[in-house]
Amino acid sequence: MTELLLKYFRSRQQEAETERVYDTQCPYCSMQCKMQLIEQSIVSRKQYKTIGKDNPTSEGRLCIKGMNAHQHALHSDRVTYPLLKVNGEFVRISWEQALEKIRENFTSIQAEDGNDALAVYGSASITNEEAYLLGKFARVALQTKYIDYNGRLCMSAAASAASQTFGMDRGFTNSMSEISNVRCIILAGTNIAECQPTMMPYFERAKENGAYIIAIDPRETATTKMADLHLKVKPGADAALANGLLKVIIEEGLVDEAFVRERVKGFDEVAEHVAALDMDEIAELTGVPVEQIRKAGGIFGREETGMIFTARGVEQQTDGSAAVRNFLNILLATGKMGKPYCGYGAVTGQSNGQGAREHGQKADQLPGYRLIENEEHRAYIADVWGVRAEDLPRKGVSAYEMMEKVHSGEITGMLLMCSNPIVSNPNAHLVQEALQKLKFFVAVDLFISETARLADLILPASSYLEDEGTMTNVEGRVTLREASKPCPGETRHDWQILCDIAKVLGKGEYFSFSSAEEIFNELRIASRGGLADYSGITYDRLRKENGILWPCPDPEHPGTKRLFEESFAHPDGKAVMVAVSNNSVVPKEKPDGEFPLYLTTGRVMSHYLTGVQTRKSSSLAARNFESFMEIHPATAMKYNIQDQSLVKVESRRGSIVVRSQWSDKIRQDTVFVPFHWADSQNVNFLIPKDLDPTCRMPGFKASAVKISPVVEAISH
Ligand SMILES: Nc1nc2c(c(=O)[nH]1)N[C@H]1C(S)=C(S)[C@@H](COP(=O)(O)OP(=O)(O)OC[C@H]3O[C@@H](n4cnc5c(=O)[nH]c(N)nc54)[C@H](O)[C@@H]3O)O[C@H]1N2
Ligand SMILES: Nc1nc2c(c(=O)[nH]1)N[C@H]1C(S)=C(S)[C@@H](COP(=O)(O)OP(=O)(O)OC[C@H]3O[C@@H](n4cnc5c(=O)[nH]c(N)nc54)[C@H](O)[C@@H]3O)O[C@H]1N2
Ligand code: SF4
Ligand SMILES: [Mo]
Repeated sequence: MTELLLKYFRSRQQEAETERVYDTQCPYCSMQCKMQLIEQSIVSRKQYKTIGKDNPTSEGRLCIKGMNAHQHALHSDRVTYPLLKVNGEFVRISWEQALEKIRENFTSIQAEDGNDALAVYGSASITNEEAYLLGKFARVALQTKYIDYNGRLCMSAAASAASQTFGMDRGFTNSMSEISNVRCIILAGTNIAECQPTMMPYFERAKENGAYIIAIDPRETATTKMADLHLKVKPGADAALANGLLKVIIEEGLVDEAFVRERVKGFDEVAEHVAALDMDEIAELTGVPVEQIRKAGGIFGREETGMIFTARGVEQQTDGSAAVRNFLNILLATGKMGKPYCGYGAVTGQSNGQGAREHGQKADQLPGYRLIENEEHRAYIADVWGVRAEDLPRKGVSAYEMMEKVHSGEITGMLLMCSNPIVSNPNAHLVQEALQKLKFFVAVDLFISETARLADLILPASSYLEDEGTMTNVEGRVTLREASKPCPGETRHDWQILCDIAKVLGKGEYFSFSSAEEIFNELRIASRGGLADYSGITYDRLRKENGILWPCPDPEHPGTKRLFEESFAHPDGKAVMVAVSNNSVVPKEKPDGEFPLYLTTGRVMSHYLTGVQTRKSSSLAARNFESFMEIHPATAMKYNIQDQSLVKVESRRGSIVVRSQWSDKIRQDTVFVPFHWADSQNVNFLIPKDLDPTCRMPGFKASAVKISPVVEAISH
């Protein structure tokens, strides 16, 4: 064999053995499971596998979404260079051309229609650094008051309830490890088994340790199956159900008098309010029998320790914030706060659902949970940013309300980063119409999503494999997502894109960052002294300590595992209870003669949000390739709907067609449709525009529909 051939075979062999390991965190839910993508090159073919990496939250576990996440990130449909719409078709342009287009259009829109004519729509699936920078970008580079983000549709009710009740909002008041030792757990409107699967072992351990679990959900799910008692509530009736539980707790003398006296305000008003309520009426409103309410309230009140978890089932309602407050009333009345194995958990949704709600991309917010209408807060942040406080815009409006302003012509340009609003917003017809009216619409995405299709310009963003930065997980633990895979094609990090745009707009001096860590170091200063204080956290510490729970106000501070041990975050140190009405102030649709069934919406294990990412993953798409409607067989027969047949679901806003799925696990008066599919299966075409007056959360979880079989035409 010649030397040359030997060399050839040796190099082939080496190629076959090449293995690269990329550290990262799953791009999907708030568990932020740490993982490694292993890339093996075998001859000229690459193969990939994902493995979990040990860490204090997910303990090395992954679910099927995490294991298959690379399938979308490596998909050939990734947008890898800027795309400009020319005569209805997207054509490739250079970054220089793209940035010049943005400069031209943003400048002319603001000259013609005013600074506030440009809106920014952000996301909780971007890093803390990017969420922080997006808020700064809107206020400093564009000087617009219109910025909000997809977390409005997700975390706003729980966030506002916790802020009002405790004076501060960190989703979990305790670290996750405490769950395994709690005696009684209420899981209200949360499907952890499908939505945060790697959290399940904490509850399973609690059960092994003898915990009593109460689930509140109109459907039996993989989560409710774990429960000892399942209250199959009518959609939208959680506030009333919590009143029932409170009534039992007070009537049976299960109130922690000392705790209430020393640490709580407003108990007497609540006690008086629930005393006047009628238990039979609550049973009627909620669809939960009185005995079950008594049993649940009694057990929760009597057990020595207890935690309540809420998620979108309770929160995505036009009284979502009040309903959550009523569950917090239960914790306060029973003194189950600020102690070991006692506390609240708003089960955060998106990867950075926690961190992205703290640092200023919300309409009324500045970094560190500061408020844009508070003069001291404005002055502090203006100083950090090197601008004048009077030049900072005032507060804007919520995500869906921005869409209404686009529709009415008040907003004429938009930068959208990491969201797909025509599939995720309520009243989706209006949103679709609105976005088509924009004079200039830029979407920053990994793919040409249903919304990006409507854009004038698409900018290609890097993914979780490529984009380093911090993510604050469901516990409130700040984690460092390492990401070292080179950006494919011409994709850029979201933070780089913001810096690039700021530069062409003449604001480069405020955005001269060359790494995520540099942005984080500015965020640390901006958050110093705020409620969400990250100032003691550094990248170095995050690497060494495997994440830190905020607040962490100085470099020696270990982070805060359990909140409110000594006092709550209101100035007087007390938590505030408030009487909550059985009925929403903004009336919810209820089934009637014309629209006789409740529609509720949500998720399945294998898909994520609007499905743009998971529908690209062959392994995940194979599990559920189309939308469906879960319906009780008795209801199905009443409306002549066969199992696995096409059915038209119609509300006052519009109609969609999905496949029926018979299931005796759901209430007979309710159907469930997931929202992971678009176009003719976009369930948000059916959802009303009404918002919770406190936090502006839409009512995704309770509306009224009628259903009818779709008779497929038989051609002869
Ligand atoms: N597989 C998967 N996991 C995800 C996501 C995903 O899209 N797919 N998304 C992530 C995000 S962003 C979020 S916000 C979370 C969401 O996590 P969850 O809030 O747990 O998920 P949902 O399915 O929206 O709703 C939870 C449950 O509420 C129930 N429900 C419906 N109406 C009501 C009601 O009126 N009252 C009560 N008590 N319950 C009701 C539903 O039947 C459902 O089982 O999940 C995160 N994880
Ligand atoms: N009916 C109904 N509607 C709902 C809900 C419900 O329960 N029922 N839930 C609501 C909730 S809780 C949420 S959180 C919202 C979510 O709603 P959306 O924010 O609209 O959902 P996503 O599918 O996450 O959209 C993210 C987009 O960003 C892209 N992307 C992913 N990663 C990156 C990145 O790193 N950078 C950039 N630039 N782009 C990226 C994806 O390709 C995708 O197009 O939906 C809400 N809508
Ligand atoms: S989807 Fe959530 S639970 Fe599953 S691997 Fe990703 S972060 Fe973990
Ligand atoms: Mo969410």
